[in-house]
Amino acid sequence: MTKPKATVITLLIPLIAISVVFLLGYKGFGWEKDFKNKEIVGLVNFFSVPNPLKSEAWQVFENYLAFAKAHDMAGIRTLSYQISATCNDPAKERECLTLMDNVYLFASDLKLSDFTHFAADERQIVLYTDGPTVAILFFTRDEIGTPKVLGMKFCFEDEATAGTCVKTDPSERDLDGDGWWDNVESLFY
Ligand SMILES: [Ca+2]
Repeated sequence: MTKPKATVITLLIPLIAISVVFLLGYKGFGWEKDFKNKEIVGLVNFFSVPNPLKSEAWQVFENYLAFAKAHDMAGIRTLSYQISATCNDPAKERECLTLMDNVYLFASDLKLSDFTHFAADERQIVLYTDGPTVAILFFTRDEIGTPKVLGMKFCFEDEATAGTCVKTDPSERDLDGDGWWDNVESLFY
């Protein structure tokens, strides 16, 4: 029997699947914000996360979202592993701005405390949530280990596909042995 595959939807600056909005059911995809509460949650996260690399990656992601919200492409470039063809094309500035807005819209309600799973080595970092809607953040690491945003995915698991959205187990995460975990390199252009 073949193992059922979990549904994967990729949300990147390069590729935004608008239809995911209707599928997600992920809590809090509205715009309502309570900055005070967010600040408190941020503080709690800061003190309860013992993993400095996880915190560093999350900080990079938060800065990335702030740049996306501000339409600061130069800022996004400094934090990204790669830039989409759309955002590299001056003639497509409007489309690029829409991509930024969508990234912010989809990601701004995610919290560090949602990302209960973490895996990393010297080349990549993956943070992901519990299912059934698994949010996954992918980062690469530069020469000195600094996280660079690679992409974000939402993946849907049911009972039959639980645990199949992300492969971070050392025995199965890099089947072609090139040093990039296969879930990570699938996001490269
Ligand atoms: Ca690989």
